[in-house]
Amino acid sequence: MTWQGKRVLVVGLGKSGLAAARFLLSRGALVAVTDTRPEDELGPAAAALEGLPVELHLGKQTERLFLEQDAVVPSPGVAWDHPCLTAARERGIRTVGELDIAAACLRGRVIGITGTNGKTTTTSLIGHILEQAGRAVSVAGNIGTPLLSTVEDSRPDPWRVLELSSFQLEASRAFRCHIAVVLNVTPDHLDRHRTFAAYADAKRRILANQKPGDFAVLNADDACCRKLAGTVDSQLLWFSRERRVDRGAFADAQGIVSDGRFVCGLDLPIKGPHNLENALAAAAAAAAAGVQPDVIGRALKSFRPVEHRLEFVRSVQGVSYYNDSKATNVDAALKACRTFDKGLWIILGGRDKGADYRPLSDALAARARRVLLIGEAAPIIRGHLGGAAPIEDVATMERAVAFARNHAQPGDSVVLAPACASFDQFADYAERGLEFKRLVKELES
Ligand code: UMA
Repeated sequence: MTWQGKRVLVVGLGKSGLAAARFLLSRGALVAVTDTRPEDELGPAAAALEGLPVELHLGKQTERLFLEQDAVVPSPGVAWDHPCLTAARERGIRTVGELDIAAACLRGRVIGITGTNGKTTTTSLIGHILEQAGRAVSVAGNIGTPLLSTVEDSRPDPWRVLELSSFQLEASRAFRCHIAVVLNVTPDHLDRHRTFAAYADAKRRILANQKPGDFAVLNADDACCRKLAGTVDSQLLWFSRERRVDRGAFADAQGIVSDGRFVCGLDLPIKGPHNLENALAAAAAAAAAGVQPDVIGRALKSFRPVEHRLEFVRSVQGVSYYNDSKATNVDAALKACRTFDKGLWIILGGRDKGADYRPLSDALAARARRVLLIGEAAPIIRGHLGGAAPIEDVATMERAVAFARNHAQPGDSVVLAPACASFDQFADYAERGLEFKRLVKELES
C-alpha cells in the first residue's frame, strides 16, 4: 500500500502509535491520531507530535472518526476486535498493524521471537550473540523500541532481532520472519484474546509467510509448540531441556549441544531452568543464522540478565532480593518460584488478567515461607491458593518489602514475581520493578 495522500488514523498514542504517526508522515500520509486518554494524561507522547501536521483527537474515540479514513493503524494495546475497528472493516477500510506496515519496507534478515515467557531475555540474548559474532544487528519490537521507529535505517546487510507479542502478531498478515522462534505458549492475555485457542492462534502467525529456506525454532518440551510443528512450511529446528534433538539445541549433563556440536557448559549467568530454555532457543536461532558454536558459547557466558527479569538486586543480612517484575503471568511466576529450592518470600498481585493462580500452589507449598499479596488481585489469588502457603495481605509494595525485611531469615530469597499486570498501582511493569529496587536499595544493611 502506498501511503502518499492517504487519510490514516493511528489509534493509541503510546510508543508504538508515536512511531507509526512519524513513519506515516514521512511517507506522505495525512495522519490523524486518537487516544482515549486526554492530553494532560498523555504527557510527553502528545508533546512529541507538536509542530507536526497531525490532527489530534484525544480523550475520546468515536466511530465516525474511524469511518472517515482510508486506513486505520491500531497500536498493539488496542484490541483487534475493537468495535470501531470492526465497523471500519465492515466499510471496507483497511486496518493494518505495525508489523505489516514494516513488512513492506524492511530490508535485511529478520529473527522474530515470540512465546508467553522469555521473549525479552531470548531477544536480548540473540542480539548479544550476533553482536559478538561481529554482525550488524538491530534489536527492537515489544522489547521497547517500536519496530517502525527503526525502519528508516533499514539496510540490506544487518540482522533484525524482534521481540513479537501476541498483540502484534494478531494483526499480522504479511510479516515474514527468516528465523521464527516460539519459546512456549501457556495461558496469558485471556482478557484480550478471550480463549487460549485465539491466543495460540495469534502466536502461530509468527510462522505464517515463512519460505522453505527459512527456519522455525520450536520448544520440544512445550505441548503447544509440538502442535505448531504441523503447521511449519520452513525448516524445523527444535530445542529441548529434556531430550536430545537431531536438529537444533539440547542440554545434557555436560552442557549445551547445538547441531551435534558442544557449545558451552551449563553454568550460565542467567539463572533457572526457564533461562536454560531461553539459552537453548537462542543457541539454535544463532546457529541457524550461521554463528559458530564456540562464538555462541562465549556469548552465552558473557550475557548479563535483562532488567526486571529475575534480576538480582542486592543481599541484605543474608537475604537475597530479586526483581522479576516482568513475570506478569502465572507461568512466569511459576518459573521464578522453581528457580529457588526453599526459603522463598514471593510478592504476588496487581491487576488480574482473568488468570487461574492454582498452578502456583504446589510450587509454593514446597518452597514459600510466605506469599505477600499486593494490589487488586489479592482476594482472587488468596481464593485460588487456598492453604498452599502462609499468605500475608500487605496491599502495597512498600509494605511487602518492609514485611520481608522484618521476617526473612539469612539464606532466604525475596522475589517480586507478581503473576499479574501492574496497571492498578503502576504505569507499567518497569515502574513496578524500579519501585521494588528503590525500596530494596534503601533497606538498612
Ligand atoms: N489506547 C487507546 N484505545 C484503546 C487502547 C489503548 O487509545 O482501545 C491508548 C492508551 O490510552 C495508550 C496507548 O493506546 O495511550 C497505548 O498503546 P499500547 O498499549 O499499544 O502501548 P505502547 O506504548 O504503544 O507500547 C507498545 C507495547 N504495548 C503493548 O503491547 C500493550 C509495548 O509492549 C512495546 O514495548 C511498545 O509498543 C514498543 O513496540 C509492552 C507490553 O506490555 C512492553 N507488551 C505486552 C507484553 O509484553 O505482555 C504484549
